[in-house]
Amino acid sequence: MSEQSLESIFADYQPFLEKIETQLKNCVSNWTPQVSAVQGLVESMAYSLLSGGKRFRPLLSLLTVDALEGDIENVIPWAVAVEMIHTYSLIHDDLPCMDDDDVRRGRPTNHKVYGEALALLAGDALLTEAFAVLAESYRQQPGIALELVSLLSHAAGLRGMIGGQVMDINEAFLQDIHPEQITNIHELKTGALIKVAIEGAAVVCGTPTPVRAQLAEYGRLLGLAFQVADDILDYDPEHPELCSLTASMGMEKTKAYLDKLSQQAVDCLASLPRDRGKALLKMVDFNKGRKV
Ligand code: GRG
Repeated sequence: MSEQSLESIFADYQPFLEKIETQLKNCVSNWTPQVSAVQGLVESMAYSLLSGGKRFRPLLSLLTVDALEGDIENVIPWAVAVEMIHTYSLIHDDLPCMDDDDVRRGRPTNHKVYGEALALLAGDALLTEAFAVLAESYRQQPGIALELVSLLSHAAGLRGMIGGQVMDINEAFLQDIHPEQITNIHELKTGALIKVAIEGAAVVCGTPTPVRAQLAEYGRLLGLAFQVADDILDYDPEHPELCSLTASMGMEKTKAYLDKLSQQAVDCLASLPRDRGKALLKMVDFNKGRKV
C-alpha cells in the first residue's frame, strides 16, 4: 500500500477532491484586481496553491466526515481553508529568513520566482483569505463558523504551528536536544494543522464531545506520526538535521516510535460506529510507509 499514491488509495473521494481543487482555484481566480501590480500577488498565491501538493489535510477532513456519516459537501470550505494555511506556511518556511530553500515540489520556491516581498505577502494573503472563506461559507451556520475560526486560529498560531516553528528555530542549534523536546516541536509545528483538519471536520458534523475528542486524539497522533515519517524520509547521514528524531535517537528507534504512534492512532478509531473508521485507518498505513 505504501507505494501507492493517495489518489489511488482514496479514488472514491476523487470527486470531492476535485471540488476542493475548484474552490482553491476560485480563491485566486474569481477576483481581478483593479491595479495590475496586485495581479502579480494573485499569481504568486496561485503558483503555490495549485502546484501539486498531496492534499493530505483536505483528504483527512473528507475521510472524517465520511466516518461520521456526515455531509461531505459541507466540509469542503473547511478543507480549503486548512489547505490555504498549509500553503502559506510552506511559502514562508522556504524564505531566506527561515529555511532558505530553492526548490519545493520539484519547482523553484515561491520567492525564487516572485521575489521575497511578494512571496511574503502571498503567504499573508493566503492566511487572511482562509478566514474569509470560513466566514463566508459558514455564514448560515454561525455557531459552527465561530468554532472553526477559533480552532484554526489556535492551531495555526502562537499555541500551534507558529509556536512550534519558533521553538524549532531556537532549539535547532542545540546539540543535546532531547527527543521529548523534538516531539513537542513536531506536535505543534506540523501536527497541529493535521489534527485540526480532523477536529474541524467533526465540528462541521456537530459531533458529540466524546467522539470528537477521540478523533482529535487520532489527529494528534497522526499529526505527530506524519512528522516522524518525514524525519525518516529526510534522513541524510551526511547532514543530519539536529532537530529530528533520527538524529536524536537513531533510525531504529525512530521507526519503532512511528509504529507505536500508528498503532495508538488506530486504537482511537475503535469507538466509531460499525466499520466507519476504515478509511482513516488506511491513512495511518499510508503515512507509515509513505515515500512523499
Ligand atoms: C514559517 C509560518 C511558518 C510556519 C512554519 C509547518 C511549518 C511551520 C512549515 C512548513 C515547513 C515544513 C516542511 C514543515 C514540516 C511539515 C511538512 C512535512 C510539511 C509538508 O507537508 P506535505 O507533505 O506537503 O503535506 P505537500 O507538498 O504535499 O502539500
